[in-house]
Amino acid sequence: MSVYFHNIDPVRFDPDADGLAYRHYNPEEVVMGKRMEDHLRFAICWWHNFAWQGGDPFGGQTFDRPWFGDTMDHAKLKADAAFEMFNILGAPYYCFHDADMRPEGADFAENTRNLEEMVDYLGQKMADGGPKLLWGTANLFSHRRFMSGAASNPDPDVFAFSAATVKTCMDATQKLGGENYVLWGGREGYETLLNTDLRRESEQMGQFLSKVVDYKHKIGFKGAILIEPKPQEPTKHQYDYDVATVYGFLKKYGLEEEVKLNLEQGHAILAGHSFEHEIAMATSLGLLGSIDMNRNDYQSGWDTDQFPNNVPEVALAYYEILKSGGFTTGGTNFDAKLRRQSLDPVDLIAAHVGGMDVCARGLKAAAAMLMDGGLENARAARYAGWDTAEAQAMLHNGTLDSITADVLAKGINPQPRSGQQEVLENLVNRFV
Ligand code: XLS
Ligand code: NI
Ligand code: NI
Repeated sequence: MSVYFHNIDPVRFDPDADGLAYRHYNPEEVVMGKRMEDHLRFAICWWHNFAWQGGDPFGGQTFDRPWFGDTMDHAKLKADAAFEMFNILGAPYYCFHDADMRPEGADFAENTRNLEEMVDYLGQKMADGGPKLLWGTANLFSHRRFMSGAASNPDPDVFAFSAATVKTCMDATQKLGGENYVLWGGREGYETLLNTDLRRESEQMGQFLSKVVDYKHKIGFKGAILIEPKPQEPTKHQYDYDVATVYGFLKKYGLEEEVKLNLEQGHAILAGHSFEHEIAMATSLGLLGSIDMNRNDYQSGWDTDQFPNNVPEVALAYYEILKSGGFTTGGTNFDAKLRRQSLDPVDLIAAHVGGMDVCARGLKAAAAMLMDGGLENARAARYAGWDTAEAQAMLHNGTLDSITADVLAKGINPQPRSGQQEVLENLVNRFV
């Protein structure tokens, strides 16, 4: 029986359909030896779709959903609607924060009871053939107790409350068979340096993450622990700024083999990078875990979490992912929300159908570019000089003295060569 999405049929692949249909996302289509569904591993997020009420800094709720409310009955109705939507979309995965799916309790113990009851409820729905869990996470940023951070809080009680909450969320993720556990440090940062001790806060975050990794091993969680970088918003400055910054942090605490990254397109843009830059940086460091495929508005300068709709951008992102061998535990999560005027149930469905189609087109374009080989051949040719034994010997064994002697003896006099940017851009344009 339908609880919310009345009269909306399951969405199918049908390029010639009139109404709602996938025109590019065909889960069964084999791309570079793998089904499209297994490449993309789409996930639907709980929070923006079912918990967010349509507010913005200047106005409150615009959406009218029957499950808005603070009781367990509301939370279960919300879960019923969520699974109805997952089934209409045929999505293979979903993601949640604790606070999206359980009502807020009076204290930690009540939060935990509410969460456990909801985990059992979701477990039954998943057993009935619903989607799997791509990742779970703890919301350590909405409640006022977290206003000065979670692990990085000046108050050790908040550190303790946060650590205990993460434990319950890791337990929930494991119980639901989650394939990853995410940490996004929404308020791990500062508003003003005038009241902030950077050294202490970094140490607290390092110890916190080490405890998370220890607990993962203790409970035998098979999934990956992922950090989600973001440079700012809600705090003025967030510590997990971007891929390179997080890598430095992981190295400092010896966690670079234990933790990978969940990269979000909009966060890359906020950090002044392209999404493909962040993905390429992560793959070059062996840190790619999963992605949140939601974009920002390029003019407004904040995290607008819109559904992807730019195929060339998405294609370059998947190009880097495919080149590195594709996802293992990770996938493509839509951490995206409707615009607040999009009130209707069908808007939620259309948003995801569009986003999934854009990703499918991007994936196919990326695969075509890789199989064509033009970009990789050009890249290899550009660095070919480094493939000689002589160049490698200089790189690894040369000293400034020996190199200088060589430059003089061989009369080395470098001749600049074209970087061919326009030629390569034209090549990409053939596929997108
Ligand atoms: C917010 C983040 C958040 C994480 C999960 O900007 O993207 O939604 O993905 O906590
Ligand atoms: Ni975000
Ligand atoms: Ni995100």
